Amino acid sequence: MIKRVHHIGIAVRTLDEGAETWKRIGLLEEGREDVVPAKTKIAMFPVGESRVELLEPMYEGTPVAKFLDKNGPGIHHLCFEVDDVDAESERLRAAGVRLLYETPQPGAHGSRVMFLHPKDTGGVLIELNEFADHE
Ligand code: CMX
Repeated sequence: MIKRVHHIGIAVRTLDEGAETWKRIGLLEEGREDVVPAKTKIAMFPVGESRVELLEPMYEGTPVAKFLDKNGPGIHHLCFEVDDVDAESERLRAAGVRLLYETPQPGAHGSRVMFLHPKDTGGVLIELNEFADHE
């Protein structure tokens, strides 16, 4: 089951530069984390039950670095929290949606994540995220 929009991922060249923008808009930074499996550094800005997630690539050639090269900073993905990422992945695979990983991968805060190919989801990169502690 898809439970809520957990966050909207925004690609930024650096977390410091992005944080300045979002603090000016009026959001408060919750914390930063290096997500090594995703090759990103992230900063979270809570908004109600959701968040804005800033994404800085750890190095060139990674998905977020390629996105920035092509588009510049901007909305990179939409993340839905799900109760069971394995079941949701299999449901979508059976429905013909391309999954970007064979099986769910480790994400931030001990979560498990799957990405759906934007060409099968109306041009929007979608992350499915199952949180261990359902934060
Ligand atoms: N949103 C929408 N479309 C996107 C996109 C995005 N974030 N990233 C790429 N695309 C589109 C491109 O515009 C391109 O479309 P056209 O063919 O019409 O030009 C197409 O997808 C292919 O793009 P590409 O630049 O050639 O990139 P790749 O195919 O090598 O990779 C993707 C694209 C989505 C498969 C890859 O970025 C991926 O595997 N992403 C999932 C993992 C990820 O993004 N991790 C970072 C975030 C992790 C975190 O939350 O910390």
